[in-house]
Amino acid sequence: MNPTSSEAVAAALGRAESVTIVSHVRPDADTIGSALGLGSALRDSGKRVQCAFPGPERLPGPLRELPGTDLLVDAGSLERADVVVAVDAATAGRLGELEAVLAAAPVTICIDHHVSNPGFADLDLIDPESDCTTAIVLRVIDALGATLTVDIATCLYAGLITDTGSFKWARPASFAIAARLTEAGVDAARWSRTLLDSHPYRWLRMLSDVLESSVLDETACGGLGLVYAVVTADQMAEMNWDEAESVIDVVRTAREAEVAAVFKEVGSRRWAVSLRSKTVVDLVPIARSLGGGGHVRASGYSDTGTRDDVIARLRATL
Ligand SMILES: [Mn+2]
Repeated sequence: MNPTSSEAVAAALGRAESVTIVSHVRPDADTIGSALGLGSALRDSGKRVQCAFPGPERLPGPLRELPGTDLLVDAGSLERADVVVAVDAATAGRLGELEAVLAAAPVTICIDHHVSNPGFADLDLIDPESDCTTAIVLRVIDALGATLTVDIATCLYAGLITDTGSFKWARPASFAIAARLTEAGVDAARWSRTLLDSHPYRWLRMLSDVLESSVLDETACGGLGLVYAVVTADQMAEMNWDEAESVIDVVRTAREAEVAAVFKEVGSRRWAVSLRSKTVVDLVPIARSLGGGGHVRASGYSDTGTRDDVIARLRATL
């Protein structure tokens, strides 16, 4: 890794006439908020800006309401840019087909907060002490001398509230940033509701089915306990893929288990797995050994095989 400062990143962006910002697969509010917030600030200062995220999953409905989505273009129709910035991606592989866009760029920048990120760009602005990537983007925007408009603040706030679980595990710096963003005019109640507290009714029925078949094993993980649940593709029929992302937030509340897992069937014999721990288990080495990464208390990875295969593989790793 080549550690860098927000000032160095701002200087590289300041020299560029065109900038492309790329988000990670299965895009969430932090990666899209980072892209649209930084993209809007750069566009306001006269740069040509394009943002994109890789497929196959579509943009979650709530994120389509964020300001600045007009910056988004199809992954396949990106123009060549002077600088390509990856946001909230712990590895270049998390950029899916857009990894090639990064590889072909004259100058690359990585802005991220995952402790597992080894650095993969010319300039790596990685801060694992930051609760979200949008908070690091705010530092870059300040270093650029750009104005914090309500639209930019809204995009940054989206990443802040989702990655801190509505400030449940927020560090002190995040409260100061929240004050600044809401003073800039963010409608905090609206965005909490839109991004965290709103589902189609059939989500409740899906959750009921999923919890019914959940498993608690208090002997797993050296006696610390494991709770897990499986979300099948059938259960997700007629719902957007992102409606499965919040299931882990219910499953992990089981008091008897230190570790929680949700196995999401994303294709034929293909799974996306979310992991959470409460107080002692470091999930980063576990997720890494399974090909993923993330944070100490929240990580994830992808796996292939039958439902029983992927469950057994995790259990053997714990
Ligand atoms: Mn993030």
